[in-house]
Amino acid sequence: MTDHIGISFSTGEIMGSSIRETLRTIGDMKDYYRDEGARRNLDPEKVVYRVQAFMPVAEGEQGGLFFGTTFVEPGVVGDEYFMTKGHFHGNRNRSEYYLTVQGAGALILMDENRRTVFEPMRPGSVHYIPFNTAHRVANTGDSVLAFLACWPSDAGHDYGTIASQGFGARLRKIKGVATLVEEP
Ligand code: PAN
Ligand code: ZN
Repeated sequence: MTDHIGISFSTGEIMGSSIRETLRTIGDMKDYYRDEGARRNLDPEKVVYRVQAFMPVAEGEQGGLFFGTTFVEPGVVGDEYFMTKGHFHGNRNRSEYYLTVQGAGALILMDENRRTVFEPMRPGSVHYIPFNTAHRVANTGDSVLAFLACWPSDAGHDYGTIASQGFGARLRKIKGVATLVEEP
């Protein structure tokens, strides 16, 4: 039998002894933002996001499902919102669901031709991330953005493609408005 876990529908926090937590700080986000100088001027220990994950089978095993919550803090680096690193799944033909619990944000999606779009995230919004699609979340609000995710245990994470090539566009705060700006 799997362990018992529970979730708060108001915060997205998952409770259970087998939940794994990962923190990503400003120091972990080197070269992810357009304005690397602005990132370097921030406290490297400052948390950008935290991920809780429930992984009842081994990572990479076929047939299982993982479940987790990501909490993205509010803030900007230069004019770019605090965001997740973003990735393609290592197995490109694996999809995922995101469900927003609290806060306001944007799910940025990029297909294999670098065509980049975003979907607004607000409490209750459900997002289907198709296969072959890179995904990243930006917090466009003033409070914590929390969303649940459910993905196959053999999806895997390809961070390298995004780390080296980025997305086709960046979500920037321009005159106070979240604006998707194509990258050269
Ligand atoms: C999510 C993400 C989580 C953190 O659980 O892993 O939001 O984003 P990064 O992995 O891009 O740092 C997911 O998409 N899993 O597949
Ligand atoms: Zn994913």
